[in-house]
Amino acid sequence: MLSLRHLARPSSCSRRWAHNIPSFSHLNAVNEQDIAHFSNILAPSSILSTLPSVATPADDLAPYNLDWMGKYHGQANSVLRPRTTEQVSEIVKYCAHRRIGIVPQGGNTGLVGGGISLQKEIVLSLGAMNNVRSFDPVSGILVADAGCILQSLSDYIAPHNHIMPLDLGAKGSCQIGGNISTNAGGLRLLRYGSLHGTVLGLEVVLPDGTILDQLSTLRKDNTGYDLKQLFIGGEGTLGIVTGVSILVPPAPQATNNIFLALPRFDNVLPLFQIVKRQLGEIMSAFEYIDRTAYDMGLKHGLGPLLDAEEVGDSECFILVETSGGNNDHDLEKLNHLLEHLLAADQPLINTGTLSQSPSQFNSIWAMREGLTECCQKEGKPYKYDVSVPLADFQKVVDAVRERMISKGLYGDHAISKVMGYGHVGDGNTILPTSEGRSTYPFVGNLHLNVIAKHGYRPELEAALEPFIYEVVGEYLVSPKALGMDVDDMDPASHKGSVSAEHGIGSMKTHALHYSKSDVSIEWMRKVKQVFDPLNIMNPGKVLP
Ligand code: FAD
Ligand code: 2HG
Ligand code: ZN
Repeated sequence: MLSLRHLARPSSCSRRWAHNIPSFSHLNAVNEQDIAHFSNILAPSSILSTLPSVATPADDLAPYNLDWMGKYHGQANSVLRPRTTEQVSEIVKYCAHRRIGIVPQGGNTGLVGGGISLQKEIVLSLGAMNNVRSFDPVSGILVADAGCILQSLSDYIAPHNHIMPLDLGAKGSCQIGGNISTNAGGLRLLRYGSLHGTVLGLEVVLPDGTILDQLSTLRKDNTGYDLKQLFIGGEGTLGIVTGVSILVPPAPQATNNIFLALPRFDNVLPLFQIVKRQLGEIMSAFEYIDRTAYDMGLKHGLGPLLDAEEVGDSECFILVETSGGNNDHDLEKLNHLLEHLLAADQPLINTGTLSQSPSQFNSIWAMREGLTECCQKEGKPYKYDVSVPLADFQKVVDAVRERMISKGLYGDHAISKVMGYGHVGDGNTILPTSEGRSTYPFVGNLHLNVIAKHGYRPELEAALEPFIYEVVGEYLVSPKALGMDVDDMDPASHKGSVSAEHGIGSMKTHALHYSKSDVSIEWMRKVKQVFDPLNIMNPGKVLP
């Protein structure tokens, strides 16, 4: 594994570091004639604009011009809220004709600035397209408008004993179209896989206004290129998702969870191996929280889940969820696991708790799901969402904290906290196993949060970036550094990700090359050019 000295070594990537604001000279700002045209397509209540003909108060536009974190400030003077796919199509056709940039916006909970206008693009908000089109409880196929809120869809299918295949802390605000456009991961990925597998079909308005109707309900359909995959994680740069067909699983008969305090970070990996072996197919989540994040959660009212004395100086915490078919059987397995862990000569855990009721089950999840909101209460978080070897989660967090200390930027005057939490259970080995190799790094998804107590400041960002991307890039581009034989492999093809699940948005366009080769970026550009030759669809996002 890498040493801290290695982590701090600047790589050649810094030479390619430049975060320029893109020039949108090919685009026109929205004017009063444009608004007059839009009022032929939409009802007056569906148009918000600060232009004189509509004169919406700027405050009413503010929620569309500021992201969830309060980090990205948009410039849009107008927001359109269509109710039908045909309206979206008419709007897009006109924008293509007039060269007006369009930013699709869902629940505006994205964490990389993808849904906020960079200059004067118009915001196209999907929130008024919020009908379930059909649900078949036998096949579990749900067809819905893109603007449906994730929680509403969960509520809709719950009486039919089904759940959505994804779950995330933002479920009360994020929309299924936004989830698909960011390929959101979340807390159920381990069990139900990514949206690339569960989405059966999409309806998309393409950048020339054409409606691409691929709202298939077929599970098996190998007829040519699977175009819908390009829009899953496309972040609104290739088209506007207006409808979704998604396979939703039956609700598990029994769900339980445990929360464990670990004396040392080094116990996480062996614990994961034991839990996986003992729980087998019923393990549905294995989530990581470091000590700083746990204490922050306690401070803001999440928990206490465990006895403070028994927790002692535990370095980190693990949440394990099971979803199975027989509650007695699952509880027996969990109790046996806890007993086994506590009875060991050198226990991997200090203490742990097994939820005894639905409300305890929810409290345990609240500790993990609530951390993102707690970060907001602490200040302004710089969020990094990376894939790194699980064994080095803590090393990465420490390296960043030490960097801020060395620059005199650590403390209540600047960066008050550096912490990590994230998804472990849905991780993977970085390289395929082959005979003769015994150890491969197990890669997890670390959410590294760096709290700026008094707000975002350029000197803080300059201290963090590209440093963090280089740290991550070093891990991912260099299997050699991980003690592997790299003679016969192209390191670029074994890169991990500077964005494990939140996307690129406008935050990481200039960091894309840390995770994608030049050839990949070139072909992404070609794809963008084919779909959006006028570059009107979410310009300045994803591609550098
Ligand atoms: P927005 O924020 O509105 O948009 C996100 C991007 O998608 C933008 O680029 C936008 O242009 C585009 N877009 C939105 N709708 C459409 C559409 N209909 N057609 C085309 N493009 C569109 N992410 C995870 O992966 N896992 C998590 O566990 C997770 N937890 C979160 C918890 C909290 C508290 C918060 C605030 C965020 C979390 N996220 C998580 C971030 C995640 O990306 C979003 O919450 C969610 O998927 C975005 O949906 P949205 O509707 O808010 O999209
Ligand atoms: C989560 O897993 C989300 O909770 C948000 O992806 C991560 O707060 C974050 O950094
Ligand atoms: Zn996450």
